[in-house]
Amino acid sequence: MTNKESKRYLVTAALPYANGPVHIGHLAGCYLPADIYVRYLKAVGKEVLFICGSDEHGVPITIKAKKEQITPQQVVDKYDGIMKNAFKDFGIDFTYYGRTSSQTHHDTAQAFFRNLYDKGVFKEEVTNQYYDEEAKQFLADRYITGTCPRCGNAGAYGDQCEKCGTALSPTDLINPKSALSGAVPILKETKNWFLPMGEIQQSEQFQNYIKRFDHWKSNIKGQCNSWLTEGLQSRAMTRDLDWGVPVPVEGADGKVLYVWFDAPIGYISASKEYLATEAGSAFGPWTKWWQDEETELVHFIGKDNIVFHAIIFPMMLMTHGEFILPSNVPANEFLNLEGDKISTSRNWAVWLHEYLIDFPNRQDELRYVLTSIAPETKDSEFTWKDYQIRVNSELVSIFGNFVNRVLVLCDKYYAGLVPAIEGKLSNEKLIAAHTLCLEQVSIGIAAMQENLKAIKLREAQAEFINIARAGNKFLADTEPWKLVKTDEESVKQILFDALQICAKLSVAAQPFLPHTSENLANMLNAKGLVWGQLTDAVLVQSGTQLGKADILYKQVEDEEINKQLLRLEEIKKANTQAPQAKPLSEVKAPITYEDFDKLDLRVGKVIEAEKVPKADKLLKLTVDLGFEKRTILSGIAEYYTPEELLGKLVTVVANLAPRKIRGIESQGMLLMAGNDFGKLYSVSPEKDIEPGSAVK
Ligand code: B3M
Ligand code: ZN
Repeated sequence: MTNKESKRYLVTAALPYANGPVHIGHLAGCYLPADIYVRYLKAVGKEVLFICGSDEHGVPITIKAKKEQITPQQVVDKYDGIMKNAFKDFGIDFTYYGRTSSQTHHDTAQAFFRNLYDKGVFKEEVTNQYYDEEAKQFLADRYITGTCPRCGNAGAYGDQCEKCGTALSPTDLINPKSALSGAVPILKETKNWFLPMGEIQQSEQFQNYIKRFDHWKSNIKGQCNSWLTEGLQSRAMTRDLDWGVPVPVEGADGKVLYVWFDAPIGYISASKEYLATEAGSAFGPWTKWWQDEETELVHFIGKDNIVFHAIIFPMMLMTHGEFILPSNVPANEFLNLEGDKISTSRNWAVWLHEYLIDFPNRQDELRYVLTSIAPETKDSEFTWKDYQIRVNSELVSIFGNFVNRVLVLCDKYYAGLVPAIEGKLSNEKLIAAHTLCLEQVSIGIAAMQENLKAIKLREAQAEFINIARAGNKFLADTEPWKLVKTDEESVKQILFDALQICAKLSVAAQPFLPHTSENLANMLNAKGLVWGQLTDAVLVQSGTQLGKADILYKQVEDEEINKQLLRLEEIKKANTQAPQAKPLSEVKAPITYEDFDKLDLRVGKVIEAEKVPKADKLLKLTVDLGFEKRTILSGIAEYYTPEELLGKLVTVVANLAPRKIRGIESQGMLLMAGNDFGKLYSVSPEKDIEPGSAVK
């Protein structure tokens, strides 16, 4: 962050891939911190645009489409809505949530590419890229996996290792494998446009830009500096894929923009799209947000997105030349769940929409816990037991209990009216408790604000709870429920002051617990309080009629937690059983050995092979079985050329009744191993053996 006090903030949260619902890892890592910070900025009177949207391109989408056997468009249409609703339910208050499939986005991304292209920024290069011959497709990004050359992670993707965060190219991977077919890919030439990151790294502009890292969190600074020290490599900004934004230059048929080129531009296009609407027009032109140095651009992301937001996107922005660069990239580390990495494919997650079924209207409880354990500086862990403890011992026992006691006592003693006071407490002990409480409250408020400003949200929320803690202690020290019998005037003062603390809590809760903040303001009949009043002495006036004293938080019961733990246990069980329970195709009904023994399998040698005219799939073979030669027709012309088969040892079903195919009698059958992608390989003896040998 730069040091100046800015008025205007453009805050973005990573565009989630529209390929699955949202889980607690997403929320804790990126969306919740962004939302808290935005709510804080707005509270202190900054002008803020908070932008997010669905990332609808890239291999994660097409892989999901293949898995669900629907089109990529159907995938993104399905999940865009689900994700948008989940964010809304949890109070993530985006100014606008866009989609990268929108026309505005396609236009904006293409224009951006074109701008860099026309300036000669890209290097056009024909290079060898991995190609899957079975799937007949180039293997970009997540279509290829292998071992990371930097950290040894065996599950690294073609564009990134998620373990160490390094940006990779498919050809960097050790033991590359196609994620489509599992096959070892071949290399094939293709043309792409590269961003010369090594050159840009040397530029004065980039060297100036990276000075900002000094003000950033150490985890980000450390990662970036280590990549920069190693030296950056050129990176292709185009892909041979059929799903994405078409590359808008000649000679690029069948190519799309690299998803990490188009996705961050999604922040720009979503801003443009929204500001062009009636609601958005109040924010002024999009250029004010993206091209005016008075705007602070802040990207909230998870740690696997650092290289793209801290290095590649800024390089794109600076080579374009008309854009501001990010002021800060507050990236979080990962959140684990019950001792294991959260994983969509293994269903190891707490899904937001499912949480709301079991814990209706308890969004703020989850917000609270996730902020308490936010992985701000290192990976952290969500457990249901810890959830229960934090909710019960902090939200219920401290915050909720304090508010409830104050409101119930006011209802009981003053029929729900804020008491009139004379400003006196009757003895030293009460005065001391009062002074201590006010001091703790103001320390808590100041510390909370400082931490919010510094985006240390865990600390900030802890200070928030300290305010409630001070209030609770004040009641425990003064015991108004006992005092009321002897000293009514002091009780009025105590409850009046306690009500002011409740009102401050309703304001201070705004960034963290927006639903609670509203409930509490209603109970206090004190809507419309603003952040600036946090340091005022009086927020609710004597004589105000208080609302109904509902409880703020329900106790989390053991049964509720056990149910969640049971669910996870079942998922774990299903995951460990999955591998052997899923054969490629179903196993046929059992046969006896006698059945098997009826087959006469022999080794044969192909001595002649030719194509069958007008039959694409058939080859006509002459196979030497040692004791005789056979004519065999085999449907393998797509997989073997006649030349490849000549001299090859094969396995023949020698006692299959002859059949006529295309007028030719086929006197046997070759054994082939076939996979789900239709690939066929001949089943052949591993070592040379005489034709006619039995296979048994
Ligand atoms: N969709 C990666 C992710 O969901 C990617 C972020 C894009 S931000 C421009 O983790
Ligand atoms: Zn790695």
